[in-house]
Amino acid sequence: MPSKCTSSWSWKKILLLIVGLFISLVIIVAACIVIYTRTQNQLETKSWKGKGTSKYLKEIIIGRCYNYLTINPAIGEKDCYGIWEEFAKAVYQKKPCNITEENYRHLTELAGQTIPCHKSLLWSKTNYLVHRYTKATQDFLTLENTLLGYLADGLSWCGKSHSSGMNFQSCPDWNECDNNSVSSFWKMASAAFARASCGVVNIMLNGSAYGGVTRNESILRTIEIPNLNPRTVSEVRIWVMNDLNDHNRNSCNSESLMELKHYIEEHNLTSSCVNNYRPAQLLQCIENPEHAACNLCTKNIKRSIPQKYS
Ligand code: AVW
Repeated sequence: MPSKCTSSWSWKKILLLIVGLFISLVIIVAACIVIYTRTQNQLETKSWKGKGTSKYLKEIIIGRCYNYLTINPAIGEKDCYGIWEEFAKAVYQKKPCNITEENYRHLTELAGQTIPCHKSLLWSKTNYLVHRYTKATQDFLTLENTLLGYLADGLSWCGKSHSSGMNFQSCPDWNECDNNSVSSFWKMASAAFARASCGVVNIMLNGSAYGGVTRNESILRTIEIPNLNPRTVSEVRIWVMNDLNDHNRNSCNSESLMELKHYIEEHNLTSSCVNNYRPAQLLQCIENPEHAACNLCTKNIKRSIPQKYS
C-alpha cells in the first residue's frame, strides 16, 4: 500500500504538470496571435498598387496648418493639432478602400473657411497653370489655396485595418477602389469648396487637352458643378487656355465645351466662356515671350472678351 506521502507527491507532480502545460499553451497561443497579426500587417502594408503614405505626414500637415494660418490670419483661429487628429481618425484602423467622404466630415468642418464671393477658381487638366496663376495674382482661390486643400496637396496617405498608424509601404491608387482614403478626401473637400462658392465662379480648362476638356469622372463634373448653388452662384465663367507650345484642340465653340455648357445649364446655372483669358495667358508668355500670342500688338488680345452662352 503506497504511503500518504508518496500519493501527495504524485498529486503535486500532476498539478505542476497541468500548470506547466497551461502556461505553455498560453505562450503558444500568444505567439500565434503575434505572428498572425504581424503577417496580416505585413501582407496588408504591401498589398496596394499606389505609393505609401508620404514620409513625415503628421509633421507636414501640422507644419502646413501653422504656415497657412500665419500667411492667412484672416481665416481666424484653427486647432492644427485637432485637425491632424481628425485627419488620422478618418483612416486609422480602417481598410483603406472603406474610407467614405463621411469619414472626413468632421475634419472638413474643423478646417473650413469662408470663401469670398467671385473668388473661387475651379479647374480641370490645368493643375500647373492654374496654380502658377493664383500664386502670381492672389485674385482667385482654388481648393488647393484653401486651408483644407493646402494641407493635403500632393500628399498620399492611408491607414491599416489591423493597427493604428499610417501605412508607409503602399496605399490604393486613385482608381484601385471607389472609397479610398485619398479620393474620398478630395471628393469631400471639393464638394465643400463648391458649396461655399458664390457670385461668379471661374473655371480654368485646358484647350490643348486630348479627349475633351474634362474626364467624365472628373471631380469638376461629378462633384463641383453639382454642388454649386444656383441661388448663390450668379455665373460660371470658363477660361479655355491653350498650351502655347501645343495644338489648340478645344475652344469655346468646340463640341466638348458645348457639352459642358449644357451640363452646367442642367444644374440651373448660367455660363460664359473666354478663350485664352489674357491675364493667365500673359503668365504663359513669361515662358514663351516670342510666341505670336504674346505680342502685345496682335489681334489675339481680342480673344479675352467673354462670350455669353445664355
Ligand atoms: P483632373 P479634376 N486618376 O485634372 O476635375 C488619378 O482631371 O478631376 O481634374 N488621379 C485623379 C483622378 C483619377 N481618375 N481623378 C482625380 N485625380 C486627382 C479639385 C489627381 O491628383 C479642384 F478644386 C489629378 O492630378 C479642381 O477644381 C487631379 O485629381 C478639381 O478638383 C486632377 O484631375 C480638379 O479635379
